[in-house]
Amino acid sequence: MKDVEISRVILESFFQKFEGLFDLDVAIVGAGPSGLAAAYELAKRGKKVAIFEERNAPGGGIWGGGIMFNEIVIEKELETFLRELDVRYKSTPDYLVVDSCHFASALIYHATKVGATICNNVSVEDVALQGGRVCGVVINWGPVRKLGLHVDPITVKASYVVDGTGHPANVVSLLVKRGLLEKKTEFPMNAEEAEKFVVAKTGEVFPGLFVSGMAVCEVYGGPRMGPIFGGMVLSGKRVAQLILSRLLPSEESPCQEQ
Ligand code: 48F
Repeated sequence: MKDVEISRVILESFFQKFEGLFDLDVAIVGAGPSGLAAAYELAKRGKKVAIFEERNAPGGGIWGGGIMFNEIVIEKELETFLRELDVRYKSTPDYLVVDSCHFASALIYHATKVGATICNNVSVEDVALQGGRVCGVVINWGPVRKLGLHVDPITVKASYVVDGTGHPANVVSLLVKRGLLEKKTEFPMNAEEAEKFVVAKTGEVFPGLFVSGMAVCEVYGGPRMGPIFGGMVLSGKRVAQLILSRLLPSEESPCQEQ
């Protein structure tokens, strides 16, 4: 039967893809703009990177633009980046304006084109800790977490993990609830300050765990911002740069076999 053959090739291809993900250079949690930009920069440089995204559609908060008016604003300094991704934009005296669906799909396309894998419908429900450092993520199907099903998860090893889960900083919160880390909470809206804050504070919060995007504001008490996305992209680029400087070709994996 043709239908059975279709099922077989899907399963074989999926498991072939997933087999390559058990030992990653970088596991990124959340396929929002910062996670996608980080994945693009890391994979472009040959690193083995996967994004785990609990929703069906990657893209995070990009799609909805401002209150569902599906346009987003990006600072002019990212014009070269938009050109690199072949993204169409309009210029105003101060900003670049991009169709949100066009921008989300460009980030998804280019991150996967250079070799990053996106595991959608996969939720990170815990981190793997080894010798006082984060060494991977504990994953389950997205609907399992949403529906509260009693199904045990599995573990993926990663030399570095990025919390790109946006406003709730879900990965950092896992360490906070165990008393291993402290965090503040996001401050009220101020786009100008927030865009600078998020980039300046992007970095490692716990051995092996980095934060990018809006999770940075939640961890350090930075202001939130609306549908302006330059800070998110720059934060993703910065986290990639910081991790790349640690992932030297000669460096052995900082994590043991699990
Ligand atoms: O929120 P999100 O888009 O993250 P971001 O990169 O960008 C924030 C902006 O979209 C916007 C803003 C700035 O202009 O204020 O909000 O910081 O995307 C975060 C993604 O993480 C997923 C979630 O579904 C979303 O797509 N996510 C959250 N928790 C988990 C997760 C989890 N535990 N496991 C997997 N994915």
